[in-house]
Amino acid sequence: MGTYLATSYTIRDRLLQLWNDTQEYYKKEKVKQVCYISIEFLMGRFLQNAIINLNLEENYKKALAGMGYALEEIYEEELDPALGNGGLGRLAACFLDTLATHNYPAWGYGLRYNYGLFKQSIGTDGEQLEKTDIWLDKPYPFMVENHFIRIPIGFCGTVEDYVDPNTKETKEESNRSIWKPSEYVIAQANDILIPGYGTDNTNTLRLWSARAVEELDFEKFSFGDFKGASEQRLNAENLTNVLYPNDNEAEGKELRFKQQYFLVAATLYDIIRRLKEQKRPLEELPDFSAIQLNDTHPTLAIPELMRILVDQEMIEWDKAWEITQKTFSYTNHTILPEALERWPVKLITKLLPRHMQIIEMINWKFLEKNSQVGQNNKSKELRSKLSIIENSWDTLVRMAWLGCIGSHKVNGVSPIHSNIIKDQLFSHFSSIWPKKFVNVTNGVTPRRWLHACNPKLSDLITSTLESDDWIYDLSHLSKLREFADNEDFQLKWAAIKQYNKKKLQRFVKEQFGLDIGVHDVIYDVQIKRIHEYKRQLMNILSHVYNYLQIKKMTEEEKKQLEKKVVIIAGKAAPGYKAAKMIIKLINRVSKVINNDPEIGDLLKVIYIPNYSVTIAELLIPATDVSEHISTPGTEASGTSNMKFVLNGAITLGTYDGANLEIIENIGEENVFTFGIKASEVSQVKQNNIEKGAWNLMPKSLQGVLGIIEEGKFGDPEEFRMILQELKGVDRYILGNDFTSYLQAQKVINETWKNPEKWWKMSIIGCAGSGWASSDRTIKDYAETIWDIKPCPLPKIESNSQLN
Ligand code: OX2
Repeated sequence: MGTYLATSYTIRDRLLQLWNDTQEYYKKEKVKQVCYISIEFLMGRFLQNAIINLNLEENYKKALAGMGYALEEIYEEELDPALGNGGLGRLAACFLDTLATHNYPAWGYGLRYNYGLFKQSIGTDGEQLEKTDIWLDKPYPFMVENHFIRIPIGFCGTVEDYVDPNTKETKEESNRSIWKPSEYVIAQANDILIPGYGTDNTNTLRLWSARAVEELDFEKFSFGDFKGASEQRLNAENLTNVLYPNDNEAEGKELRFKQQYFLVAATLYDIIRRLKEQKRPLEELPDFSAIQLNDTHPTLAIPELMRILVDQEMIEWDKAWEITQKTFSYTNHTILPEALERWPVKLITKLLPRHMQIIEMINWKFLEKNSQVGQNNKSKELRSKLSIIENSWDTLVRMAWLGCIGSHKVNGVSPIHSNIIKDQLFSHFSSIWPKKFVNVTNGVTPRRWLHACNPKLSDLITSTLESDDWIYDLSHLSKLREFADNEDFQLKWAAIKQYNKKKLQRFVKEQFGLDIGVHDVIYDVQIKRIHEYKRQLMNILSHVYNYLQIKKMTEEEKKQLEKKVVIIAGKAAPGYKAAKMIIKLINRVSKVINNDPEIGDLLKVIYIPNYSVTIAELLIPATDVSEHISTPGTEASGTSNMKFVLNGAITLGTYDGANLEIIENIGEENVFTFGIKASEVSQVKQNNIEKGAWNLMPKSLQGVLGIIEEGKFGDPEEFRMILQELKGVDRYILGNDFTSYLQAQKVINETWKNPEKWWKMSIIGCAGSGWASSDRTIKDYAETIWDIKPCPLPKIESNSQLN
């Protein structure tokens, strides 16, 4: 730990200096900045990324080796802060890397949770166990508490009429009121400095933590009430204690709502403070900063900005609304109904009474303008479709509606997803504002997801292309195409895969005591949050089927088979019963298969617990086949699919999300596709409902379910819920896709027998991944939504001295 800390502090010192220079320069240049607000940032380890970005890896290696230390070992000592659930938070982290690398003036804003996503382990019955992730009990050198930035955030209280101090009159048409919160919590800034690759520009990720206004009630303390004396502090700190562990599912808890407001209120205060520092009027906010709302979690920023402009800055409502719409843009990341946030009006009224009034006013004005008040059914229907406020089991505020109405641009994250939101989810809005809805396809940073995690492949690419330009302009990879058939290049490419597989093999041996092969073994990997729509269940059921097939084979037939190691990793939300059952089933199946002597090394199933960014960095370079098998129309994009192709894994995928971009860019002949198209899903679902999924299910899958029900993997009662779902409605249409999934696996096995073909596909995949860089994504956002430009720090003495 000592060496790690010492090394980290030297890096932090450099970054602090560069960061100061960068911030001063941005201020001087008065450039427009982007603020990316996200309730999650899944950053991964910091040290290696910073050393690489600062181009200091060789120097550090040498210097440390001179003292008897290996830099790689020091990297391994770092913790991996889990301040996010999955793709949404990791995307935000990739964006920060790109923004700094390409010199964009940018800020990330999020929360510094005391406890990250729970630590997962697997119990003796195969079940998921959860433990608190107390990451802050170890020093984390890359985050600095900024004592100058402490902001009081109000909650609850009352709203009073605004009285003009001159005329002593209240004017209803001004829409102005005074909010008097009854509670305050302090937002404390904690800054993580974000270095770019090959540049001095260093941006900020500002994470807010909650503190009490009064740390200790001295009066209570002196009267011996020690518990009462710290009550306020404990209550306040509770606000940013935990990251809610749901991915793609809304959490209806009051504390979550308070977190969301706390995040946006502190952030807006901070942005406006910087604007005022430049002595610029609030009318200039849209030219000063673009604010991107990462999903609906930060959409309370819209009424909060309206409150600041109208109530505090005395700006007319219509002008304030214009400023607000011009400032914000909103990214939608999912169309799953359970993930679309809706908060009860009652709860908002209690916690943020003034904001509720503002939301109602926004809604009223919007409906007045865009729907007729008529009493006929059609106009009523339109009004209820358009309204931010929904009357269902309760009166609810639809946060996605608020996001659409209050932003000048709304984007989806892949072409198919953007079409779905434009034509289905938000069709009523897109017919009012056809230009508001755009697509910005996700991307991943090639620094972390190729250059750093797969150094041997990075070196091979650089030496082959005779340049490392690809690291910040990934489109250069296309030049690898001409080497796809080259025997010598293929051998080198394959050898690197072997090397990475050996690393993973050692990890599996150390962690689970399990021996797996490397040569002539297909590593088939599915790593992501466990969710029914992602269909890990289909994956494991297919291997039960394969297992049963192998059991029936003669020794001769077995010799013809390809060996496979199936790896699955991912956490389930602790309250998500079906997902937890799927984890249990995977582990039970794994136990049976891995211990069956008749199977030997033909098939192994491994579940790797406590999936994290760091584990992804180990697995992705070692993968031959990566699975992205969601039901078409459910996965907005997916981003690990991009990381895998970049590292030479071949995709086994459905026609969904960004798989479609992979297919388009590298050709369907280089992807193992299967299953139906999104447009066919509703018909299949309808058939399932009408005829019963069991009756439509292929015999192969019926057989598999039969074996589970016989108790082969333990008491079938433990899997009742997921089995019933499959036999009943089968919402994610596993039954329908099962046969073609098995067929795709057969094609994989056949292709593996032909190494020239395999490695050619693998190389073409990587060569065709230029589009998958977050550098391209950010350029799209910067040009089409944010209207911001790079602002590179000039190489002046004080900066260059450091290198
Ligand atoms: C995820 C989406 O599920 C995934 O498809 C996408 O790639 C990622 O966001 C980044 O855009 N929570 N997580 C997501 O959406 C929500 C909501």
